[in-house]
Amino acid sequence: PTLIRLEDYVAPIYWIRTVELSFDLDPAKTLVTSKMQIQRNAAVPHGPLRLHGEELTLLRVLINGESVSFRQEGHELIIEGAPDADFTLEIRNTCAPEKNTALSGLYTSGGGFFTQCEAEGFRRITYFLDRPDVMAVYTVTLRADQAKYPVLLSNGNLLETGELDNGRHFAKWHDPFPKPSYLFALVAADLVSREQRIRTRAGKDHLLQVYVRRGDLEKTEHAMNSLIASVVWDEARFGLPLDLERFMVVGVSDFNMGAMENKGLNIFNTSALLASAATATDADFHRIESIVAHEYFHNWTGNRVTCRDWFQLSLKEGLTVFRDQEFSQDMAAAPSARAVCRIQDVRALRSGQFPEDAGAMAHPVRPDSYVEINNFYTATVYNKGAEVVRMYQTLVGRAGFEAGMKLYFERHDGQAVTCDDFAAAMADANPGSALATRLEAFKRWYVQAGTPRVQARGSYDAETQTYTLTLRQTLPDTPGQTHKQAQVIPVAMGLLGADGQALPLQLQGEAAAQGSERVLVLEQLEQSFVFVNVASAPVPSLLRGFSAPVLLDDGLSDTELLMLLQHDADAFNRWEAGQRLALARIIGAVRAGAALQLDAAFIQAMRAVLRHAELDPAFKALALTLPDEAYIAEQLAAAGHSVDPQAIHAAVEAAHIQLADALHEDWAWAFDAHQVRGGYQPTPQQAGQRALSNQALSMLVLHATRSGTTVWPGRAYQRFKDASNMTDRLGALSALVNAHAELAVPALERFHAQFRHEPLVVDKWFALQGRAAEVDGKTFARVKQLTQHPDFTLKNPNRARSLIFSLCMFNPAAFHRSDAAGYVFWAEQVLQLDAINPQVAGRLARVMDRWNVLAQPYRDAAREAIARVAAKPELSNDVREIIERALA
Ligand code: B3K
Ligand code: ZN
Repeated sequence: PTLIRLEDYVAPIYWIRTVELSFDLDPAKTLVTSKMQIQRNAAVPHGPLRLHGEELTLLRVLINGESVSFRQEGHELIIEGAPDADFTLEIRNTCAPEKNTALSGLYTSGGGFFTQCEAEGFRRITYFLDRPDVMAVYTVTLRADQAKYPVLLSNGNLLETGELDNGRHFAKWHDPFPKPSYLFALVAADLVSREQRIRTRAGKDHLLQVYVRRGDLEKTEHAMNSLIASVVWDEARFGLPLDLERFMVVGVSDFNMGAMENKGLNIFNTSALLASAATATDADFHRIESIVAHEYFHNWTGNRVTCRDWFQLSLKEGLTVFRDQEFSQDMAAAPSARAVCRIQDVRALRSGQFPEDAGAMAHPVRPDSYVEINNFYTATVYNKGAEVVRMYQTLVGRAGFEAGMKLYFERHDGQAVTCDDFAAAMADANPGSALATRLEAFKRWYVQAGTPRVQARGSYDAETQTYTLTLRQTLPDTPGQTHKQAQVIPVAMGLLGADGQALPLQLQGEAAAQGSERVLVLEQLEQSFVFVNVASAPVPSLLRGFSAPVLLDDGLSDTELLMLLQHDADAFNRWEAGQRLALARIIGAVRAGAALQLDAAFIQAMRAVLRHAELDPAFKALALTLPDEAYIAEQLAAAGHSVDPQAIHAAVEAAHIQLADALHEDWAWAFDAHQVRGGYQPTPQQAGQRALSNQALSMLVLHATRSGTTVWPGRAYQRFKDASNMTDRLGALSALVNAHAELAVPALERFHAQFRHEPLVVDKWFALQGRAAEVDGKTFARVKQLTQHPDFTLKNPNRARSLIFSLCMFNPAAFHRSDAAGYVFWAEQVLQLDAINPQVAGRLARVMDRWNVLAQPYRDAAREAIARVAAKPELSNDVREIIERALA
């Protein structure tokens, strides 16, 4: 395996301008013919034509209709004697879709054909310059059995269809937009579609189609609505219209990730597409809306303007995640619902990206090297990348950001570009802005890995009525990177007076106060900001809305945090204050090695949130959710402590139980007061009510099973049986399962029997058990047993994730066992999966990223398990890279 480095980038020696592809589809052996118009790139020195190809059988190679000599080396087809002038290259090869369990390239699923080409799957279909800076116009002819595969789709517009001999038929597609091979797609299957015609602002008519298997049609309404909303939003917010007459979305149940933005033919994991009240939860509805939007938004940020090379992946991913986050907030509309979106995004960043940024796989938003690019579709590239884009907006303002986007498309439409090009457009559209004046320093966000730490200390001088806020940043070392330079950190902030009111903000040197919220830009290692005319000692509210992806230490006392929790004008920071109070108590107990005992002040603060007359139920549910165990672990690690997952879990569990006990009456009130009347709607309002009532129910059942009472478990079982929607049904079921209530057993059985024909619901059934709170090793034992369940298979990625990932990734207390059985299980599963699907195996391998900070005996045991995997000679590049980095 070779290390690919950004600094080695060279433009291609040849361009492929057009390609005519034809497919004779057959599961065992599909014949592919490719006819390419090729042009030498005069800008670079001459050299042989090297095409990528993997797992292919080559039948013939013709240049301008004549046979030509070539050789094959590894995964390359090399032609030395290609002409100088433009020429036609014709290639014929076969591939074996039904043997393709890696689900990259052309594969079969549920009796149909589907493709996944990003990042390097196209080379598993035919020989090609499979790199994103080679963009071609595609014409595609599909031929297949008409009865088995009545629907034949590819990118762009349908030119022609017709019947052939032997019960076969064909369809011919043409995509007018030049595109890189990773955006190619085809589908041949027995599907039906929901269709909707829309007219956009620009007055153009478009056909939107969502293709799924016959029985799933009624589950596509939400996806269609989300798609329409996305089209409308992108035009309204960024002036970006739909550029194709036809836009298709297709569902497939075997898929490596959420979805894929192929030009005009998005392919979706059914889990990110299908929803009905009976089978999907509020969280599923929300996820579907955001993924449909994400893939649609890629049409401009990714497809019309694409990446020059894969190091620039965040150019499209960070930007598109930012766009889908903004879309979700705009859809949520109400200010409190927007804050809820932001809190959820930050929670995801902290529990997924912060550990990554501190671990063995830490890499910059623009990585500088990789072995297997699929390993770099990471939380850093996606979520930290989105935070970087958000910081542009914070520095230039919303209108300035929109101007930057406009300039970016004016300059680069139809091109394959770099993150520098995006940065330049943003700065050039906003001359003199807080971004443009420090652009080079800002761009360190792309280059330096690791989560910056910001320490903030304030001091008040009553005599001069000044408040001095000193901010210091430290940049932690990460693998291969030390002695980092200061980053540009926008700190949105306000000051609160003694009674909680927002104070006017006037910095020294300013003539007058300028509002009560502003953005300080920390760009040196240490900087002080002096506020004048401050009447009394203020409480600072820093990093409002989480204005930068950093770890903040503001040194605030409990009293100050309680004040922020009650009064901060920024909803995010109100939530954050509550989390900080909880975190301090949990970390305190873990570090002292003592049992956690919640104090009355904290419990009272939580009660006040729960009973608050005005706060949104969704916000309350988040405020009453304890910090994620992975985030707690990172806090400890950042402070130089080793991580004992069992100790963390015990402290969190204790806090959980004490909140269940102490607020028992309040939870009972919350449960009753937040019942949704009327039909199911996946709106933020209804979802918030369900979130809070389900949280209340799980607290009540937990309290009851511990105190040996049966009323609440009984009510939960009743609700589980009678629920009119999946959110409440699953909420009640997980309340029983997590409390290990006796009724959990019949409830699980009943649930499986009721939904065994709904694969996405069976996934939930496995996931719930994989994530169940661990008590005496019961969860772990159950998961091992479930791997033998007739419905379990590693071949379907959703199913593998539902059980194995749930345990290894999301259930630290069940996974990190002192007898190392969790690690042994992990090693076995990684090896088994690797033989089937390296991408999914690589993802599972990442579970051990942070083995290095574990306390004993976990640390040694984890290392041994990793070494066991490393010892296997026939590992995929995907797993090998992760494992070697872990051991480095
Ligand atoms: N661009 C795809 C991800 C492809 C992952 C390949 N391993 C989905 C998305 O981000 O929209
Ligand atoms: Zn994306």
